[in-house]
Amino acid sequence: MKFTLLKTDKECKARRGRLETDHGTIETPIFMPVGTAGTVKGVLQRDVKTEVKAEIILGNTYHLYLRPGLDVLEKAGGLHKFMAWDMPILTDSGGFQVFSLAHNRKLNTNGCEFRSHIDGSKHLFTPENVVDIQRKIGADIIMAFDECPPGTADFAYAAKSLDITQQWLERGLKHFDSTDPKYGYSQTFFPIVQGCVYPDLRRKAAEGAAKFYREGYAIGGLSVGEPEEVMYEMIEVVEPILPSDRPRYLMGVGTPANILEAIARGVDMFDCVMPTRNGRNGMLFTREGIINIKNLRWKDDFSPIDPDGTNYVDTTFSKAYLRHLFVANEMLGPQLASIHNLSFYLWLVNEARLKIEEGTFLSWKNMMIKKLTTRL
Ligand code: PRF
Repeated sequence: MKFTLLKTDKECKARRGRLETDHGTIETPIFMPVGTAGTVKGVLQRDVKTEVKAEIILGNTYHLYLRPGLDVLEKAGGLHKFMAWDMPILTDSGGFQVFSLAHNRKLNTNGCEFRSHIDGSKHLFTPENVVDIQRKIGADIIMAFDECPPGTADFAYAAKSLDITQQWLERGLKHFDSTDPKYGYSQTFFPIVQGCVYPDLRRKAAEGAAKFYREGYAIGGLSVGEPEEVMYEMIEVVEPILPSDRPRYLMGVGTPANILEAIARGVDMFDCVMPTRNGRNGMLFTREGIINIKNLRWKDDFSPIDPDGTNYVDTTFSKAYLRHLFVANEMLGPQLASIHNLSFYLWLVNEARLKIEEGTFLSWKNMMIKKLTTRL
């Protein structure tokens, strides 16, 4: 994998870059649609490519390991072949999902024992075996195994948790470097910077990760209950420590405004369930603000879902039609809303790239944020 920094903004930390993988090139800043269980929920792979214009999607180790399981994925020749997606895939390590979904977790320095939320069966994740699992899934980008404490954790807990995450990072890296890619294309490993809301811990985490000089870095443990301003401050703390010639990925963030603020602070990659999850509930993100398509207000609004949209859904169907689908509980409603929202997120990062290239990012960002947070 190769990252090229094409331009750095003069007024803020925003960057325009290019990440090359064996499954194709990713222009940064980029948003990665979440495809937890081998599907971007409700959206055909063809549409993720041609309508959403995604360049990389995310998969989840925890879900894919439990179902369909590694034997099926290996027989299929990896997740790319199994789900018929030939562009890059990043997998989260399971760290975050084990802590939010699994039952009866027992965490120790060796790893995390847990019971499946599906059938109660018992499993163990370690920094080593989550590397093996992600190699078998066939991810282009493999994430380190980490613990993500809540944003409300006290310093003592956060410090102890970071110790474990740092030990796990060393073990994961060592294991990654002593094992080979599974399917003939290269795989890369990103450390995750934790440290909760404590600047000293964030610095320690970033320094501990930076010293390995890997091909990319993730910032985890944010957007987990702390105020937005604190999240931005934590990004500002780690940004100067992370190698500037490597991409930075802010995990699980966030709203369109969060993404623009993080780009302004030097972040290059994002993922979040918000466009799909909120879309399934009838919430649409647009350039002019946020729409709840179920509102009576849209009952006979026959204007396109998004007249400026660049996909088939936005310009073909009306707001009134989409509202009808939601009111009638038709499954096409959530599908159309998911395509719209994902396409909007990809438009937003594409626009950010253009503005960084032009040198007008900061003023554009400030103008956009006012609009994006308006409720229509
Ligand atoms: N760690 C991992 N995945 C994550 C997070 C994290 O801290 C977050 C936090 N926003 C989302 N996804 N491994």
